Amino acid sequence: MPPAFKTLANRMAALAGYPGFEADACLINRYTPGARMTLHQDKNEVNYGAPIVSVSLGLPAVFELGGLERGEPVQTVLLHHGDVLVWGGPARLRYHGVRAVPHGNHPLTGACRINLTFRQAA
Ligand code: MD6
Ligand code: FE
Repeated sequence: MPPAFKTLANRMAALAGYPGFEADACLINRYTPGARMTLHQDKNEVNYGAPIVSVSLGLPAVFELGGLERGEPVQTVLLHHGDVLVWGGPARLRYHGVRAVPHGNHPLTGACRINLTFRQAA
C-alpha cells in the first residue's frame, strides 16, 4: 500500500475517534455509470474492533447506510470527490451500499467513481 494512502486512512480514522487504527488492507472498486453495490455488511475481517475508512474519488454517488439487520430503513449520504466516510464501533456491521452511479464526467477520473476502502484486517 502506498505510504501516503496508509497515512491518510490512519489520520482520518483518528479524526473520527479511532486513534489506534492501522490500515493494512485497501480494496479498490471502480464504478462506471450505472454500477452500484447492493446492501451488505463488511464481514471479511477478523477484527471488527477496527473501523472501515472509505475514500470516494471522481463521480458522486448516493451511499446508503442501513441498520444492523437487513430490511431496516436506510439513511442516504451523497458522497463527492474527496469525501471520507468512517464507520466503526456499534456501526461497524451496519448494512451499506451505493446506488447506481449517475452518468457524468469528472475532471480527474473521467466517467467513473473510484472507492478506496481501508481496513485493519489482521
Ligand atoms: C463505497 N464500498 O463504494 C462503499 N464494501 O462507497 C463498500 O461498501 C465496499 O468498496 C466492501 C468491499 C469493497 C467496497
Ligand atoms: Fe462495504
